[in-house]
Amino acid sequence: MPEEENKKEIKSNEKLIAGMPEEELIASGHRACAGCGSVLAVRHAIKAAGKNTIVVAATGCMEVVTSPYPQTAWKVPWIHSLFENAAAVASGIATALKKQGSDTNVLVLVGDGGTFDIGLQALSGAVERNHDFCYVCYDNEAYMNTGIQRSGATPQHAATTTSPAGKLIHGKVEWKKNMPFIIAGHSENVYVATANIAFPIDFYKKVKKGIEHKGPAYIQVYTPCVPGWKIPSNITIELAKLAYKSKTTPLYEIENGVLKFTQKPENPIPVDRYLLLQGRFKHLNKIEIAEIQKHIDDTWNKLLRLEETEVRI
Ligand SMILES: Cc1ncc(C[n+]2csc(CCOP(=O)(O)OP(=O)(O)O)c2C)c(N)n1
Repeated sequence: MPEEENKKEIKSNEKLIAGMPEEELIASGHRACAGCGSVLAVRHAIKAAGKNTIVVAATGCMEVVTSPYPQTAWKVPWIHSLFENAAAVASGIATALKKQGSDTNVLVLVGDGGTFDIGLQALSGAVERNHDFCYVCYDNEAYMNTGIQRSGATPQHAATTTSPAGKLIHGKVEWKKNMPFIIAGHSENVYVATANIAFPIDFYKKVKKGIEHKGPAYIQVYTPCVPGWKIPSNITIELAKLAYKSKTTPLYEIENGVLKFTQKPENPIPVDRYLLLQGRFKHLNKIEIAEIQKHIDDTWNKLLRLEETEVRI
């Protein structure tokens, strides 16, 4: 990023950060990898939710690195659920709190594998039943904790251990599942938002809104993974910015079924600038890059049309 632009961004972030609480609710002694995007998401999410919160975490990296018995990095009550039932556990807690007349928040933190695939049934039921919780999916685009297996969130053509880049197949065949829309399609009373760890203030505000929303909230935050994406540990945030600038990760909210962008890149860049910094995409040929670019442009145009027409999802 040019220095001037960088300075401007730091200045505007400083102003907003001034409104954020200083106290960290996840201790610095966790065991996440250097450069882990997901642990930053977890840190900001619990800051936004605040001390009066019960965290539900399904099995995955963020559970493993913050809770190696007999230690914990958590300064708030925290419960580990199975991989498949985090939203069901959260439903039970939210119901009990309601019965007690308690104002304690319920924050659910689950990876994309536990959200897009294996926990989808529990999440779908909980959203449909209108439970009051804020569900944050930290999306590192694969099952990372068990060694980089492809998930429903893995983008097309990305290489993982179960969608390798070889002679016969060239990474994952299918496109990424559109989870925000799947959740938005459940009910008009679900607050849905997408976020990106390169924009922590935007993410913070969305989690706060999700926590304050009466009913279910689903926030999907894009979090680069150093070993999974085969990137150097010092480019996590820069790469996340390139994802935003190349329109790979649109930032929007869906309220009452209506989609609105929260910000748009001023001068979008071609997607290869984002893709080719990552080892998981280094096998891509020109045809595949063009295919990805077309998919991104089509999706972007669809989102613009939805925003313009205010058609309910
Ligand atoms: C029912 C079940 N199947 C498989 C596993 C093994 N497992 C533990 S963590 C994990 C990966 C989790 O992936 P994701 O939800 O994307 O979170 P991440 O590891 O990327 O943080 C898997 C497959 C499990 N614990 N339970």
